Amino acid sequence: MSNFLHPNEIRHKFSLAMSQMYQKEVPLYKDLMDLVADVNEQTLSSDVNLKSQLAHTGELERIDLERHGAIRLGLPSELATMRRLFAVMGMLPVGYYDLAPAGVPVHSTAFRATDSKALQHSPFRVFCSLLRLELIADKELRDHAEATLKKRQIFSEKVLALIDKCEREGGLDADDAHEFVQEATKTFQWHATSPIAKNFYDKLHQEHRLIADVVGFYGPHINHLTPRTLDIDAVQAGMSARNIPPKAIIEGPPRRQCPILLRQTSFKALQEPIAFQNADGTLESGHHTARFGEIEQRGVALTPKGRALYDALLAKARQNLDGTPESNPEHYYQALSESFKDFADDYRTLHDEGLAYFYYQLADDYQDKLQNIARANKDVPTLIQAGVLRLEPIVYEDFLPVSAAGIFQSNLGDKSTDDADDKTAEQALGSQAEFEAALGAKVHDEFALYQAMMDESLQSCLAALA
Ligand code: OOG
Ligand code: NI
Repeated sequence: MSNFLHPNEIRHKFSLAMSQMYQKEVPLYKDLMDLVADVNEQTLSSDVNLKSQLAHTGELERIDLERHGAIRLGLPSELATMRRLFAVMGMLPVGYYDLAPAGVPVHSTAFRATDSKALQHSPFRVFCSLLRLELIADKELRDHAEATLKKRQIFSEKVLALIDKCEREGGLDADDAHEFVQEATKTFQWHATSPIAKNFYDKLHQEHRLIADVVGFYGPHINHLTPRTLDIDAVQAGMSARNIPPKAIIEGPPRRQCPILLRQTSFKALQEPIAFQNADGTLESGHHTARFGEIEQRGVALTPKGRALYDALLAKARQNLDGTPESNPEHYYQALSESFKDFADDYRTLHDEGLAYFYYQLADDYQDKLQNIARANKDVPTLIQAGVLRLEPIVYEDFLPVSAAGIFQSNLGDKSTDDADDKTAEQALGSQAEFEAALGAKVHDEFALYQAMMDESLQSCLAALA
């Protein structure tokens, strides 16, 4: 018998510690949490169907805990160790996101729990990006950036020792887990002092603001934490009312009866004072813009077929615009609603057409309903039609590259996204194989994970009916 603390519980403690740290570091995040809590309470009291749906899927209890964060790493070796750190908490890399086509010189994955039970215990996820130094054209600057990154150690000795111990012994006991959480959290804290000189920072910033955000710091500060709301339009409206300046548009699908995937908005990053260290040892003051707040509303996870339809309809809405979505939000939302008329908006159709993933559950009165069907006729469509099985949407746990690019761009500063100095990554193609080599593992396929959740729920219903 081991007395290891369960990874789910370590993840839960880590999520709370990160939230506490970020509330202290960025007080606006606390304002946002309060706003989201108000909106969620109102939404739940006015929408009984949503409330029972969330109760059935186990999300009702997790909603106030739910959040994701994001970090940006500089070196493949940092990514490899980060994977081991997250593994202690049962967070595995899921999905590959290539941001280069959108002009952001990174590629990414998301670390998260992968099965229903673990997700219900703590759904904390971290969007983790790796800088692609090879996209810096100027060789001298690239070499200087790489040499600078190689000098930093983003993990404390204690956390490295605890990762080793966990791998060696198969887990951490409560004391070790407590120390692990403290030490892991340090990796993501903010530093008001930069290890580099101001003129080097300026050069990196000129190349791409994101490169300066990584190379200019001692560690991968968490750049946002995102609570989950049940009504993002209400939050977007409420932000202005509370003097939290929102980004121009909500990313993702339009507002619908049956929410799909992920809708996101954010508030602009803060400009924060930094002390740079010049070569002669003197400090020089400057500032840096990176940390922001974000809110998300999550809907049902889509199958590959549903996702292809989503991508096509989103592209169609964007193609027909005169300017950028941000230049005319009303016009953009209209184009989006128009385009998404071709995406069924009731759960039954989404299920029957194989567009989205669902849990199968036995209805509360399934015994009565069973009487109405012939013994021989217990195939799944009949069981659903007769009301023996009920369908509940499996919530999307992942991210969207087009949305993520919009979030990145809106928070790298106030300059427009088509600035010449942000072209670094535009022509490049991502390489999942390279990313996985750095990670030291393959990323999990999100579709396979959702399919497994769906299949498992059906198997347990059928077993109960047998
Ligand atoms: C990550 C941006 C992506 C999301 O929610 O899509 C993201 C970053 O800014 O580092 O967090
Ligand atoms: Ni985010």
